[in-house]
Amino acid sequence: MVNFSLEGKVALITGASYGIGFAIAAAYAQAGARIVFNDIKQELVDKGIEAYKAEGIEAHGYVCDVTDETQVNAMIARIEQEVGVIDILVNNAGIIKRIPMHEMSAADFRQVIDIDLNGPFIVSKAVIPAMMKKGGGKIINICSMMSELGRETVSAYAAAKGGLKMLTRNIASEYGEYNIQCNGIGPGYIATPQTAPLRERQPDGSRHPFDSFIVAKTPAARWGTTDDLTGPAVFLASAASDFVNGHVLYVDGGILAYIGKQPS
Ligand code: NAP
Ligand code: GCO
Repeated sequence: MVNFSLEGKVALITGASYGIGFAIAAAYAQAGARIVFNDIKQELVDKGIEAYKAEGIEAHGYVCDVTDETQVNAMIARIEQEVGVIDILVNNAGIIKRIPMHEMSAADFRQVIDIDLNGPFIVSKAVIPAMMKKGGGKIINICSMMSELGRETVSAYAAAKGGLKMLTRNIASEYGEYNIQCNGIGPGYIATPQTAPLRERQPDGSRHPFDSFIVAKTPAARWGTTDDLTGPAVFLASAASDFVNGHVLYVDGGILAYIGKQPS
């Protein structure tokens, strides 16, 4: 019997007050997990707790910046005391800055790398020792199309997400013998606050050019929704994927397989 249950597991999803992280956490709760999440602002943690409550989920929320190792270590210690040892970690927290590279400051570049790549390193490093002691665990890194492809204005993000793909493979390599599986999810273009600027209606009411571009580049001919990611996320967090390690599962409607629709 294939086991997709997360019953009795403790799952930490970073940056999960809303967006992709929230949807994954809600799916994990539905599969039986106890939900822990963090955000950098108390007001967002509070809003997140209310949003989870509205879904019937008693989530544990913590204020923590994933780039701050002291804050992360303190949060993990509190979680282990107040909720339990973390069985499943989803490194979801992330930002993007869309700036042409030749105009991007080193500070902006560094901030994206810090949150999107150093953050997953810091949080994974904090949870792995207890996973090793417990006899195993699951780490899931939220990668991106930009783990494989580049495009204008997203140099820092692509560098970070490409690095996150290789960090995923290295954690899988270094900790597989401790029954820790580390995999990635590579969402396609998903309708969340992060991509809202790419979908805004134009002044004349027409679709944003990028919106039309993505629909033409996607065999599914639509943007993804956060619900599209929940099944793959539950699979990678469950015993059903115990022999899947170092893999990035692209949930992109087929973008990476497709040259794109010929312009009419
Ligand atoms: P989002 O709506 O912008 O949410 C990002 C979350 O991360 C927010 O809750 C944000 O909190 C939190 N966060 C940012 N910096 C943080 C930090 N230093 N410490 C802790 N939390 C932090 O993004 P999303 O669309 O849900 O994306 C979630 C993940 O999926 C990101 O890693 C993104 O790169 C990735 N992704 C998104 C898409 C897409 O199309 N949407 C596709 C592929 C991959 P604040 O609100 O307080 O900043
Ligand atoms: C962009 C988008 C993408 C998506 C996602 C695609 O500006 O190109 O924000 O980067 O967020 O990462 O997988």
